[in-house]
Amino acid sequence: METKTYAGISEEYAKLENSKIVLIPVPYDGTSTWQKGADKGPKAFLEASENMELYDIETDSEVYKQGVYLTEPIKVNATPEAMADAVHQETKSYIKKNKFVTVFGGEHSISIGTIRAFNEMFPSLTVLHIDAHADLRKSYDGSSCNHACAVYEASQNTNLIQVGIRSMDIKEKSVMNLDKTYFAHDMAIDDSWMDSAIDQMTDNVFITFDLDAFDPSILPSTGTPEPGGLLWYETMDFLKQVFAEKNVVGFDIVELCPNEIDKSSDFLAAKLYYKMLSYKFQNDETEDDYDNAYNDKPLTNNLSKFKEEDDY
Ligand SMILES: [Mn+2]
Repeated sequence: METKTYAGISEEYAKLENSKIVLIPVPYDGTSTWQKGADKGPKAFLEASENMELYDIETDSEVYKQGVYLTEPIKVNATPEAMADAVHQETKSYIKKNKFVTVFGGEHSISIGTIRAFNEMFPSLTVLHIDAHADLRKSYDGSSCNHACAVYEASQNTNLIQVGIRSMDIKEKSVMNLDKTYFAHDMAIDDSWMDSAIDQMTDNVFITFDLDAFDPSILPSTGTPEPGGLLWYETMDFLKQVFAEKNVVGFDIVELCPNEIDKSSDFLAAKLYYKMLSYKFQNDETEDDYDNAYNDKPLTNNLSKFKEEDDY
């Protein structure tokens, strides 16, 4: 990868020891079914980031000064299972270093690995899944690590909340928790979904953001665009509230499928990433150490922790 530091920031803010934030690029596109090209997502995202102004007006902050360490990309040219495993291990190693870990894909199957890592390290994890697609298939194309299965595991062992959904297979209904699913056609006519979704979250929240959640009018460069998606300001409004009210422990952004002609999607992805960091750290002094407060004792019984009816 040509980019040496995230967004071209100076070495002072890009060294691991000075950084609260770690960014792991995962250029993987092993299982996508329609348009290929999500493996080029991280490069396009990093190029757009280099051309972005780094002062955030809304939060009156320069979040890059918290330090952003860009890792080597995870390149596993193998099965989706091997990729999920590599992402899992890498993500976990940086959580253990007390970093705020972010991952940029690649297609959505990589999130199986990131979610696994966060679920092991943080108790009572909510996974906030923002996507056009339900991604709840137990297996697809002979693999349980296909992009169509991205949050099946999370549906079984985390508090999964799905937002923006407008495409799914009828079979996924048997897995879906309708009380914790916010469909795009309902969201379009009633904005009470934001408060309702936040009310159902536990304190520790991991966000997995599939860019096809956005409307194709503002983000066309994605593998499977679906009409009727989220617009920019409502998305920012929602994210801002989630970051303000919950302990967001990390996030990933997936499914940027760039093309040579239209760069606006790459810029949107770059801006989304930076906005999420700005919301996370807007009240932090740059000198403070980040404390991600992960659970260093092994979480026993993790698989069953959401089996019973929980009150939040
Ligand atoms: Mn999707």
